Amino acid sequence: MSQLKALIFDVDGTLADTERDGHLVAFNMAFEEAGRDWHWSLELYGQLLAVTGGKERIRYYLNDFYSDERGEDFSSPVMTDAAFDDFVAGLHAAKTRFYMQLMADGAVPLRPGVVRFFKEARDAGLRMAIATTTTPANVTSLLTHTLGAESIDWFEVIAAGDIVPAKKPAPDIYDYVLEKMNLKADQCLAFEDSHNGLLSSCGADLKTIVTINDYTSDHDFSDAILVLSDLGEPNQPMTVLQGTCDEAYFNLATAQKIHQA
Ligand code: XBP
Ligand code: MG
Repeated sequence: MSQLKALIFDVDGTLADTERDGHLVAFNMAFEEAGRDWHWSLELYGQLLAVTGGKERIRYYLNDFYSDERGEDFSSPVMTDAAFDDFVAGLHAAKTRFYMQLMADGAVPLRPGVVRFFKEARDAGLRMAIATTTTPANVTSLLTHTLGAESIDWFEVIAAGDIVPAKKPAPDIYDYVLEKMNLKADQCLAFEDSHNGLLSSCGADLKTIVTINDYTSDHDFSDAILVLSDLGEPNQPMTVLQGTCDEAYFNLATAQKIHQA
């Protein structure tokens, strides 16, 4: 078995509860600014999360939910395909602007154990990377406003958004990171929070640790090596939901053990 060399992190839902407190809020702000009377509820957003990527999610809503709610199609016959693409891109650009403002306002903290574990990994000289479907600017704004601008350099590769054509659950984003880092899957561990994320990391043959959240607690994580409530802190123990781990919080020794198992 190879030595553990690198940790690859998903962002949304894994590092922070950005879906509920960041993306959903920003989507609704963008709809309002555009004069649309759409308001995605917490519950509807849970269904829309079946599709990753913000532009893809808007399309999914308009194609699969809007007509059921309103009894009419959104775009046809009023918009050409090109006009529809532009419309979605415009809404999404506004959503990204609102999201970045929310991050700058400190709306979303990092989840328990994340800062501690980053520090431990860095001190031990482990390489770190990010594999996410969200827009690159969203990643840098979350990191900058939670850990400081210098934290962007902690990650050797930040693979995000449209950098690969097929978003999660396709494995492409993890394959991209492995190629950029010149590493094999068995030299790394991945950290995810959702079924789509796990399909993606496992599709790239990565052993994966899942930390759940309110949107993903009922997902199928049978392919995960370990499923936790969160990474935990010495004074805030995690709950182990699947797999074996005797520690109160997820630390580097646990990571090494899991990697070797
Ligand atoms: C995260 C996503 C993202 C965000 C929206 O999935 O699906 O698309 O919800 O971000 P994962 P953008 O955590 O599995 O990577 O609007 O910037 O696309
Ligand atoms: Mg995620």
